[in-house]
Amino acid sequence: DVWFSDYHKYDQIVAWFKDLSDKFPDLITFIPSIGKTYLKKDIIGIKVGSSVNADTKPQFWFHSGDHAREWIGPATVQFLVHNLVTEYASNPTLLDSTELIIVPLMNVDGYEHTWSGNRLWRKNRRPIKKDFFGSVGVDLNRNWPAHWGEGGSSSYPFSDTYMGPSAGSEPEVQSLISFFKNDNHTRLIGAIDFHSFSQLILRPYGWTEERAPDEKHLKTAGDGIRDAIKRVSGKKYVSEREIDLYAASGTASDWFYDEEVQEWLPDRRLYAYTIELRPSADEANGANGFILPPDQIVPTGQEILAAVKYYLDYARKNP
Ligand code: 0X9
Ligand code: ZN
Repeated sequence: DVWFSDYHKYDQIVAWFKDLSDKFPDLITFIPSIGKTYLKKDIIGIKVGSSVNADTKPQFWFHSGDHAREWIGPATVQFLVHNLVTEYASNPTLLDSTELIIVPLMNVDGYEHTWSGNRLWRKNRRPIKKDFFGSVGVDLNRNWPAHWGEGGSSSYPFSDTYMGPSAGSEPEVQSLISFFKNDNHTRLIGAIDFHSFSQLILRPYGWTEERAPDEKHLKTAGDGIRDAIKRVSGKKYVSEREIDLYAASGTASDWFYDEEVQEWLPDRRLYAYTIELRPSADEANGANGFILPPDQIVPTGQEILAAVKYYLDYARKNP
């Protein structure tokens, strides 16, 4: 598919999802706006699943593009959706047994900026005027109201890991949270936030050394994801706890795991991960790892498609 031979701008991605949902109206619900960014751009949402068991089947949340420069994230999510719906005719099991709730590109403003201004921009594009004139942007993976500001994030607005002025201060974070909360998500059993790079399968917690209640299952599934990838492409991903990589607070995966879902649904296991896609740290050596050549989109997509299939299956069978 020629679409996956290159990266695309925001407008094209929106049109592509709209088009795909027109082609597969029974499998995709296209949500033109789950909320707006600081620059008043629509953040789109996608729901994927067949009408079979529509009211009873387990749900999974995927989002990507928190960090503007990590282009392979949204591209991989596009590859996943495309393959899941085109494979449905020959293999209906997956979309008959699960529903996916997806935000493919969270940080629209930042993403646009990486196409027109600075390819290596990470944060959103909201100016931070108070006392820090000239500073722009909050790290959207430090702003979630999950132990916000409790380490591994910066209170200095010029920092690339700036946490923002308060928990959940950013319109993009608010949009995802309200989409999630307003929507019926009572059957949620997993959430993945796709980033790059370094090839890591990261599980909670990210802010504390405390062992997650579901550590045993989270580790088994994380290791299984790693092995599924290896079988497809031979690529080595590392499965580990987020805190063992480095501490970070206010991250999306901790929010899904702890603050919200575990609190609402205390008896439910929640398979929450941050996945760092290609390249590996070794391969990035010398080059910038955030600039992944477009011929890597398809192979990355293929290994992650296999990983996601394994993951959905494991989570469904070990609720
Ligand atoms: O720092 C991040 O937000 C993620 N890495 S990235 O290079 N894509 O920015 C990883 C967050 C993982 N969580 C913790 N290490 N706590
Ligand atoms: Zn990232």
